[in-house]
Order: sequence, then structure tokens, then C-alpha cells
Amino acid sequence: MSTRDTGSQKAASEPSSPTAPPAKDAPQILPDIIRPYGDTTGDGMVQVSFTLPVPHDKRAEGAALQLAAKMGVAPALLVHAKAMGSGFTFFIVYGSVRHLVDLRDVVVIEREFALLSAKEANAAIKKRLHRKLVVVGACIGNDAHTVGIDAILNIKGFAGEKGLEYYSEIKVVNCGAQVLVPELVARARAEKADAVLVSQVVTQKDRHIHNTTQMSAAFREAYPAGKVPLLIVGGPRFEQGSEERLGVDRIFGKGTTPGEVASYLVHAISQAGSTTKEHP
Ligand code: B12
Repeated sequence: MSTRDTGSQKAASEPSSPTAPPAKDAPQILPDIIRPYGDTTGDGMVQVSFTLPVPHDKRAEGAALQLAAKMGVAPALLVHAKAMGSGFTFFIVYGSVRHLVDLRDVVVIEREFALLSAKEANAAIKKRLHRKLVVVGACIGNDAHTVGIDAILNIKGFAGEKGLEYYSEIKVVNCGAQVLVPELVARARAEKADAVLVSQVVTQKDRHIHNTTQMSAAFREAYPAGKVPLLIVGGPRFEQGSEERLGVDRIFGKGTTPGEVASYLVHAISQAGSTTKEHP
């Protein structure tokens, strides 16, 4: 273990002021190196769950503990084991990890645009486009999870915010669930979409990745260069910062609100480069 780790581990396990609690609005001083908290500060305790493809017996439980040890959870306690059908067992293990987290190495991707009210977004769209901004939304592939895209598009909205249908300067075309990519492209062209909003919730076998790359490739093929609508994808399990790999302009994750999406749309159409994305 490095000197830095040892010192910081000490910092992580010792409260900075054991007697007087910090003043209510005093800035909290965080140590650089931290470990998970279980029963006591810095004890490294974590809880992990997984399924192994073996019937539930003593050997399966030993296998779960072996995996935990190889993951750095040692000593590990098997707190739950349950047969999942005949050939599988679900486990929960609890134990201490040796790993340390260096907060200085954490990269935070900050939102690159200002949050606007619906009124501000409408005014900005009117000023920039002199017409309504058209968004076409869908859940593609065989994904039937429409709650997420509906939360963004439908007037009822999400988390106390109204959806994009509420915005007077946005025309929303919601194509629903299980839309095939060629159908989505055709609809986007017919509606002269400025932005295409796609939802992918099912991630089994990386289906969300495959569907999204297939979708972005189809749009690039169907539109002249520079005329492709903004391609926006959302869902709870996309990797932040993987836009380029997926061929999309923006990814939105868990907890996204309609206001964030509207603000991003305004930001994107206001960018200098967006002049290449004139209404097709
Ligand atoms: C409701 C639900 C269903 C409903 C869906 C009803 C409907 N009309 O949508 C029904 C019962 C149909 C269903 C079916 C299935 N489901 Co289901 N379902 C769920 C559940 C419980 C909630 C999902 C949800 O509504 N979340 C609430 C919304 C608001 O959150 P969200 O989708 O994340 O959306 C937010 C953000 O991600 C983002 N966002 C999402 N999309 C977009 C798009 C854009 C453009 C933007 C900007 C933002 C954005 O904004 C939203 C608001 O913040 C989840 C478990 C869970 N707790 O999440 C499982 C879950 C998603 N389902 C799952 C599975 C496996 C299935 C089935 C395969 C089950 C089966 N064996 O039949 C089928 C698949 C059907 C299909 N063909 O797709 C798994 C997926 C596992 C995986 N990793 O792929 C989950 C995670 C459950 C689990 N733990 O196993 N399901």
C-alpha cells in the first residue's frame, strides 16, 4: 500500500472533529481517499448480489464466497442464498473490500447547458427557428418500456415538470413502443424532425447499444451529411460519455426531467454548428 493510501485511510477513518459538530453551514472537508462505510467509518463493508449457474447446495455457497474473495471482498459473509429454478442460485454476500477510492481521480461530467423554464425555452426556439421545433420520439427494437419516453414527451411529464407536449413551440410526435428503425427514419423524414428522441430500457445482451448504433447508422445513411436531425437517446443504463461510440448527439440517463431535455434542445439548436442542421 502506498504512503498516500495509508495516510488517507487514516483520514477516512478518523472524524475531523470528534468533539464539536461542524457549524450547520460550514463547508464539509472531505478526505481524498475513502472506503465504503458499513458499521464504522472506513471499514470497507459492501454488499453484493449475483446469481451463479449452479443448483443451491454447499458447493454453490463455497463458489459464491470464492467469487467474493476474487472480487476483493474478504472476509465475506454469505447473508442470503436462494435457489432460482433448478440450476441457478442467487446470493447476497457482505464483507470488507480492500480497495480505496481516490476522490481526486473521479471525473464528473457537468451539464454543458443552462436549465431554462418552459417560457424561456419557447422564446429561444421562436427566436432561433421562427417555427415550431419538431421532435419525433419512440422506443425502438422490441423494447416496450414506454414509461421513460412518455415521462419526457407527454404533457403529464415527470418529477413535477410538464413534458415537451406542454411547450407551445415544440411539436411532439410520439411513435410509441417497438418501433422499427426504418419506420422511425421514415416518420422523422415525413415530419421534418429537428430531433429524434429514442428510449432504450432493456439492456439484455447489450441490446440498447446495438439498437442505438443501428438507429444512428440508419439516420446517417438516410440523410445528407450535416442534415441528420439531432439524435438523442435515453434510458437508465447508458454509459455517460459514450455518445461518439453510439453515433448520437446526447445521452440522457436515470432521473432525466423534460425541462433538461428542452434546455438541451435549445442549447443544441443555438450552437453555431446547428446551422448545418437546418430544417430538412
Ligand atoms: C414497468 C416495467 C415494465 C412494464 C413496461 C410498461 C410500459 N408501458 O413501459 C412491462 C410489464 C411491460 C415490462 C416488461 C418487461 N420488462 Co420491465 N420493467 C419495468 C420496471 C418495473 C419499471 C420501468 C419504468 O417504468 N421506470 C420508470 C421510468 C420513468 O424510468 P426510465 O425508464 O429509466 O426513464 C427515465 C430515464 O431513464 C430517462 N429516459 C428513458 N428513456 C428516455 C428517452 C429519452 C429520449 C430521454 C431524453 C430520456 C429517457 O428519462 C426517464 C425519466 O427520468 C423496470 C424495473 C425498474 N424498477 O426500473 C423493469 C425492467 C426494465 N424490465 C425488465 C425486463 C427484463 C422486462 C421483460 C423482458 C420481462 C419479461 N421477461 O417479459 C419485459 C420486456 C418487454 C419488452 N418487450 O420490452 C428488466 C430489464 C433488465 C435489463 N437489464 O434489460 C427491468 C430492469 C426489471 C429487472 N430488474 O429485471 N416491464
